[in-house]
Amino acid sequence: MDCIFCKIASGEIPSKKVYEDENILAFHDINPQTPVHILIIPKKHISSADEITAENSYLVAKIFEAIPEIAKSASLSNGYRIITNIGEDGAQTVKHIHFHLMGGVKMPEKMA
Ligand code: DGP
Repeated sequence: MDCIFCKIASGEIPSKKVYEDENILAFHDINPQTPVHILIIPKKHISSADEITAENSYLVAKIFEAIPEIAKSASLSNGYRIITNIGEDGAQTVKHIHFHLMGGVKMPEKMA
């Protein structure tokens, strides 16, 4: 499958890793939109949050279990935002589920 985040997960494409375990990987976004902009992915391919099932939802749980540690290592003690874009209207450009962890700045209250 020609998926850029699968290639990052396998190491075929390099990334600036900030966290890794057997199930998930976190790395710096190539085009950061905030001072801290980290992407967190399951290593297993899931197209988007619209493809979450009872069988694969444990991977989302694993991601959220790791988020406090990742945020702490990025010194985001004052808060942060987690975003996942889904499909065309959600402005998802990479079709491998990922969670944007964004912080280091006061976020606008308006979401869209
Ligand atoms: P989204 O619009 O939610 O699908 O965001 C995809 C993000 O992925 C976008 O912020 C840029 C980032 N990105 C795309 N290609 C690469 C890559 O090759 N390396 C890294 N580190 N980030 C990438």
